[in-house]
Amino acid sequence: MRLFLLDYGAGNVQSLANSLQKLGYQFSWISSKHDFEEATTLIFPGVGAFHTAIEHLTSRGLLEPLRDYIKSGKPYFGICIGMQVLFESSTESPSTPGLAIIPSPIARFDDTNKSVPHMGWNHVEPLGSEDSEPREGMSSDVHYYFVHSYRATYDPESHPEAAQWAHTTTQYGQETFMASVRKGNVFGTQFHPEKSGAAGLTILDTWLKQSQLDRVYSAPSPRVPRTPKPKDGFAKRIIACMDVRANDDGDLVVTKGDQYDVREKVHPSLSSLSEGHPVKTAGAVRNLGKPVALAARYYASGADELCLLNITSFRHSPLQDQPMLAVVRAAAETVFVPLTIGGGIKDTVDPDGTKRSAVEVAGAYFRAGADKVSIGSEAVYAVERLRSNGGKGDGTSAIETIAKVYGNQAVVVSIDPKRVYVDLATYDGPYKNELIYGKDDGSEKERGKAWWYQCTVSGGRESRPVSAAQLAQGAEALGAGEILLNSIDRDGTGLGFDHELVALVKRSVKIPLVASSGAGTKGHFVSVFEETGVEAALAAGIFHREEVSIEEIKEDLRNAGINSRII
Ligand code: 1PR
Repeated sequence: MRLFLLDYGAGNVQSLANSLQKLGYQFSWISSKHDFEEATTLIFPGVGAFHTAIEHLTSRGLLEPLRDYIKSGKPYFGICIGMQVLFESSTESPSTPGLAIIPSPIARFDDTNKSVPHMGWNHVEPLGSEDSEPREGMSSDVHYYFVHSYRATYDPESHPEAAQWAHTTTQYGQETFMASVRKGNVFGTQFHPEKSGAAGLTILDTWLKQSQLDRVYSAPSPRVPRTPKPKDGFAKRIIACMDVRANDDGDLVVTKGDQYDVREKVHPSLSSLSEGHPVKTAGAVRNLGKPVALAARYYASGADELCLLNITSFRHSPLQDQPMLAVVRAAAETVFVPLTIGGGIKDTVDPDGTKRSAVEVAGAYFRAGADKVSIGSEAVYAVERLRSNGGKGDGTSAIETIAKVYGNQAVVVSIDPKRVYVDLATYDGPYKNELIYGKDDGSEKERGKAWWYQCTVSGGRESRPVSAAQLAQGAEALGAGEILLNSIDRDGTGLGFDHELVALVKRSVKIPLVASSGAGTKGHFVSVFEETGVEAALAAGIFHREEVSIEEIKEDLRNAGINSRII
């Protein structure tokens, strides 16, 4: 077998390469049209935008050779955009024609009652009656990882010919779309097998083995149209987060703060005296383990996603931070679920004066194996500019430039808000509409008070004149695909997620939201999902200290009737 992979230069193709290496397959990359002749098996992994993929293939003279390859009958596996290019067009870019091998268009999800992108783990349903056809190792009992805003609707009435390609379907909200297509030598999945844990690796391995058997695939029949179920199989995500920084010996460690203070508390008696006054001496940076080892542990125990945040990267150039890139590379070799990397994603200048754009910084992380980058401080400045510009982006921000090249789904905006308590009797500020009122039976700090959530930059060190809801809306307008919502007040306290904050931001945006900070018990996850409708919940301290396992949390979610992925 001469296995080739096609890369159009957007997104993380490293994940697929790592998966194939893990499975023991050798492969080459398509670099010119002649490679299509040599290829006996081809996988085209894609994320990002439909038109970017088509334009890139066209400009490199690869589009027609790709069409010829597929028509030649040799095995083809398209993943996500690699599947979508088989269709005739996409409403994402109506003037860009696809390969038109499947005669129907791709269109955007309806976001009236659900978040878009469809980002996370969902079930697939085989089509047809009882049949003995191979399913490429797919199973309707497990979840696969999807990340996309556009989909191929499964609609046998208006597109009967295209419906014949449908191999499995998935339901998101009340929409049923093609999760995989299959005919002859062509196979495609809307989800990412390379990011779907062991279940995804099984699909890759099974397809690669079956594709060598030279057997013509025939579609199962009869096709059975399905009506949407009352509830889809979309799972709430549990994310394990590792805050990474160098300790005092210069080693990269996973640390964990209390309200963002990551140093051990020093007993007052150990404080030094200066001119007779005690001086607060900071303790050592807390060390909770090695990032790659912890990432492997969380992957094995069922984390749906992992997040690595380089929390001191604002101090220096991230591209000079080779240890962090090495950490991402090593983690991506062992972890086959999505990996988000944050910290220092912005335009930077290296110590030698070399300028690096945010896209270059993000690109280095994607090539190392990240699937998404998370932007913190820089997103705050970008939204401040957007707001002073009357709500119009200028196209230069890290959010816009990275989303343009790598797709919206690859850009997470991380928000670090702090409560600002105000005197209700006198407050007449600009955040009146966002005020949260303390409950009568609440804590002493909250009783009879009101507060708003102010955004900060540089790890909470500086407050800025923008609220959490404004930041989330601005980030969405600039093209972010997801919000990671921290809370400096709750971080490391174990008091539970800040539901008022989460609900406020959830109401403000259509893109998926990750609730973060404050998880202290299993019940905190159940309640944040039930009370706010958020798509994902992230925690750090309770996982690092092994107080609660991810399996236990998921079991509790299922007992409460909340979908979660079983590994
Ligand atoms: O501003 O683009 O360089 O990004 C910096 C990133 O680093 C931001 O995402 C910011 O949130 C993060 N960060 C900066 N300083 C700290 C710190 O802790 N001193 N960590 C920090 C943020 C918060 C969460 C934490 C949850 C869950 N950490 O990541 O993991 O609060 O914790 P818990 O479950 O233990 O309560 P830029």
